[in-house]
This record gives sequence, structure tokens and C-alpha cells, in this order.
Amino acid sequence: MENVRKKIIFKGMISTFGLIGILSLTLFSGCSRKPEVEKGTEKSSTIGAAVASYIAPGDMDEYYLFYSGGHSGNVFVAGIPSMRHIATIPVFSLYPSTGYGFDQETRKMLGEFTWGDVHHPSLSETNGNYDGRWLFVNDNANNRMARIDLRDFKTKQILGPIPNVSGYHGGAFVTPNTEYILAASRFSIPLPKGTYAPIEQYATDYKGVVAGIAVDPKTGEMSVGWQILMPPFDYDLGDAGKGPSYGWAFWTSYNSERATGKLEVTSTQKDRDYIAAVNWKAAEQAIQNGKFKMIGGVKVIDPKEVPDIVYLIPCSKSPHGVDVSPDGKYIIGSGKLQSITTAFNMEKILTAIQNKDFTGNEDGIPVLNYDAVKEAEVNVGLGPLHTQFDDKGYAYTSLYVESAIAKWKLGTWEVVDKIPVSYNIGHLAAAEGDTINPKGKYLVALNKLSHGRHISVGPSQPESSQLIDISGEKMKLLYDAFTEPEPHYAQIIKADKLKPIEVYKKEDNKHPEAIWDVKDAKVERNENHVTVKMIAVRSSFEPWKIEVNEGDHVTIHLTNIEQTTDMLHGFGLNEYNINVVVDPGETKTIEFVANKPGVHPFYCTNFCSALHQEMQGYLLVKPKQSASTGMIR
Ligand SMILES: [Cu+2]
Repeated sequence: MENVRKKIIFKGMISTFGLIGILSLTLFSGCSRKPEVEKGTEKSSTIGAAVASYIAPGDMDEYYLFYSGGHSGNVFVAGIPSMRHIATIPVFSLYPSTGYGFDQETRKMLGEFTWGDVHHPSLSETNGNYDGRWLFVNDNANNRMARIDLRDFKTKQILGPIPNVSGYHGGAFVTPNTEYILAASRFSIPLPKGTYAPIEQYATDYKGVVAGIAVDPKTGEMSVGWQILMPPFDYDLGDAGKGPSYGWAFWTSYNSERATGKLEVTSTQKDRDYIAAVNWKAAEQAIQNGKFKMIGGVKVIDPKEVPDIVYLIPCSKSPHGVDVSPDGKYIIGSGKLQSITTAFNMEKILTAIQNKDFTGNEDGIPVLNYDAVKEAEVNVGLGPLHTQFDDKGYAYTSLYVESAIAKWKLGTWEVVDKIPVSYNIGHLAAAEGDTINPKGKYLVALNKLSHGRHISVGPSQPESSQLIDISGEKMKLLYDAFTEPEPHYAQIIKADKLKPIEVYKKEDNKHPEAIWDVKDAKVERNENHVTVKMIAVRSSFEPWKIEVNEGDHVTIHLTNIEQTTDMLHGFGLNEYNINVVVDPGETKTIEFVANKPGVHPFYCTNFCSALHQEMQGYLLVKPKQSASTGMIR
């Protein structure tokens, strides 16, 4: 009953906006209740669902889901339809399982930070299709962007903190040929970073930034590309144009009021927020033509001085997702505080720009006439958030407040089906559902709050994501899987696009200190620096004994000389807080100061053979006193 009542209140009031009290009620009381109606439906379809999501032992999944691990700093990989978790990819946080953040190479990459907040994974694209080369993820907390190489599912580059971008939420989303990865500021601040301005001057002296991070098409190496100075709104999700909208990038934003303080009240006063539409081809050109100023060491375009690069499209209040349809014709914008999703027509956007059909401006950026660029308003339901697409011309919009997904038709704009989810869905991911060639078949609901879906483990309930069959007319719930908190965006790629390597080939190892023969293994001293060239191979370390003096600076270059797939070795050093894992053919560098005297065993931490337990050695640290007097301290 309460749900029904809420809906009536919501529908009655929503068109008037500015309804803070009602919203607090709907947004937040909605979290604590389960919709009761669907329980029976779930049960009755159990057998069909079980068969549809069953992958027999030894068989493999058809698709893989890459989903963000939020403030764990990790990315997780699961099979679809089995929803089996198959890998954790550490990105911004230490991860002893793979030794990530313990060796010199990854420590350097992580820099001063030991955590990050992964939000939106983005698979690299060629001609608008996933190409299975890289996965990019953003760090909302420390304004960084990382590249994961899908040949070995490892993080290879972390760019940032990116200058001027503050609260990197509006990424990572790639352009159709991975020319750029989108980036935007969630939190506007005075620029460059480090500048002080009183909060009372927020509306004028604080700035947002939208940006494109450039990607080298051969290596995937990222560099700071173009940046555009924006009004102090909070920039949210983005998507790149394709087909007729190719060359454009879109971000939603909230807080068009430029408010500070209690944003749930102060930033919900106006009727609309904006989608920022950026002509990135023009931005590229402007930078080339020298039309920029240097801010924070980066070339930044000021739209006041360089017109025709960025426009604002009014959209429903408090939007999250902006999603471009597979054919690139429509830009779908959803505001959480309105029960409709708007489809904007790219052709109409371009015409309005040409005709200067503007209704105003924000800091010199033209605001397009909503009615002139709108194609349709779709009555999707309460709290529309994010939209994905299938192969049959349907769109799927997550409804946060309603805890449901609406399926609707592009072109007729009719809602044709709805399925409840448990509960409070944020993002959703359909199979290749944001490319030019969505596959249909499966969709995963990434639920923000899930009560009672798993055994309670205390006040914090395990989160749930749900696999939904979208191959038929009606959506069908197939499976409830645990999701590491916090699920943000995810992407689903066809398994045959992933072509991971089997080993690191010896000839490809470019580490200057790599050794491949036990006769080259050695311990060398240069004053108080001890360098060890070490080999790990089934089932021993060579050398197995390292003698140093207390206070020595120790560097171990450890090469796993195996050329057999999955033959990993670890190096765990007792009470030195060190655990490194080396894959076959890989060399890693371990550095530490031998500041704990005594005898410290090291051992292989990653199971490798029947004699894995025997794979061990000793670090012998002579106490300082004993080195001079021969006495044991
Ligand atoms: Cu081993």
C-alpha cells in the first residue's frame, strides 16, 4: 500500500519540481521496503531461470562482465550467464593476492595513494564496437584514470591526479575509436588546484571542467588531452556520440543552481539541469589553433572566448545517465527527480545550434531550446537513471525509486515491459549494450541496496546484482549474485573478443635485471646497498639465502623463469609486510630496508607444485652490534 501511495504522491507532484520533502520521502523511504508482488513470479519461473543461467562444470560462459568495485579500488570480472566471479583486478588499492602494490613497479604506479574509488569501467572500442584490448576505469576520489590491459588483466598505467579535474566521476567513457576517454569534475573548485576562494564565491569563482584524455591508438598510453572550463555545476555521467553524433561528447550535470551546503534542498530549486554537449573535434582543433589558456599546466579552452564548442541541453532534474542510442541518433537523458526520460534528437540539436535557437546562456555557453531539440518524452517510471540498449531497437532504463527496469521502444517511445529488481537499482549493463552493436540476450541490474537477498551478515547487508534475460518480449529474472560494494557501472563483452596471453615470453621480458639461469643468481653488496638477482622456479628460490646487515638497503630482482601457463610463484617475507607474486616469464623488483635483525624466512605464497611447501629460504639480518663486536645483541 505504501508503495502505491508513494507513487500517487510522486506522480501528482513531480511535474512541479522543487519538491524536496516528497523526494526525500520517496528516494529514501523507498530503500527500506521490498516490493512484495513479484515473489511468486520469481518462484514459479525458478526452473527455467536455473537452466538459462546454468553453465555445466567444464563449460565456459558466453559473455564476461567487468564491474566496478567502487571504493574497494578494484574491478571484478564475472562470467555471464553463470555470474561466477572469475577474477579481481586490483587498480587503485593494494591487493596481496597478486602482489599488487608491493613491488617497486606497482608501488610507483600507485604513488601516494593506497585506495581509489572505481566508478565506470569502459572497454576500448574500434568503430564503435568493443575490441577487447583495454579497460579504462576512473578514480572518483583522487582524480585518476587507469588502463587495464586485457591481454593479462593487469593495470598498466595510472594517469593523474589529472590537473583541474576534481572528483573524477564523469568518466571513463570512450569515444568510438578510443580517441579519448571522457573526464569531468563532479566537484567544482577554484582553479588551478591549490587556489583558495571563499565558498560564498562558489557561483562565480569555482569552476567545473570537462575533458578528453587522449589515448595512443597503438599502445593505449594515456595523456592529458583537451580540457574545457565549465560553470560550477556538478558533472556526472557521460557518453560519446556515434554515427550522426560522432565527434560529440555528452555529460549530465546537476546543481544548475550553483548552490552550496545542503544540496538535497539547495540544488533542487530549478526546474531543470543540463546535459553538456561538447564538439570534441572542434575542441581538438581549437587547441591546435592555440585557442587555449594554460591552467594547472594544461591547455584549457574557455568557452567564453572560444564559441561553438560546448552547448547546454536542458534536461530533467538531477540527471545521472546520458546514453547515446546505438545508431547515434538519440541522446537519452534521465533525471532522477522526474518520471520521464527524454530522447533528444541529434539532428535537431545540430539544427538548433545552426539556427541559434537558444533560451539563454550560462557563463557564455548557449542553452539550447528544450522543445526544439527534444524528440520524445518516455514515461518510464520513478527515478530513471541509466539506459542501455539491445539488438532489437529497445532501450532499458533503470528506475532507482521504483526499483525496476523499464523496457521501451526507440522510435515509438512506448514502454512495453517492466520488471522489478531488488532493490534500488543504479546502473544496468546489457551485453555490449552501449556499443553500435548491442547483443541483447542478457542484462545485469546493479542494485545499490539489497535487503534479504542473502544471509544477513550484520548491519551491512550483502549487495546483490541480478541477471535478467532480455531475449524475449518479457524480461525474465534469472539469477541473484553477490556484488562487491559498491556496484557502479559495468560492461558486458562477448567472450570471444578476449584474447589473453598464456605466459610472458622470455624474449619479451625487458626488465634490465632479469636473469634466466641459476648460475646468474647472486647477492652483491655496494656499501650498504645489497642487490639480489633471484630466480623462482619449481620448487626453489635461487639464491635461497640472503645475508645482510641491519640497516642495509635491499633490492631483490625476482624472475619467474617458468614458461608454463599458470605457474606463478610468490615471495612472502615474514614480518616485513612484503608479498610479491611473479607470473611465468615476469620479473619484479622488491625493495626494503633490513631494519629488523634476526632470521626471517621467505616462502612461495602462490601454490605452485607438490613441493610448493619446500619452496622457501632465509633472510639473515646481522644485528648492528654483532657486525662490529661479534656479540649477539
Ligand atoms: Cu612456487
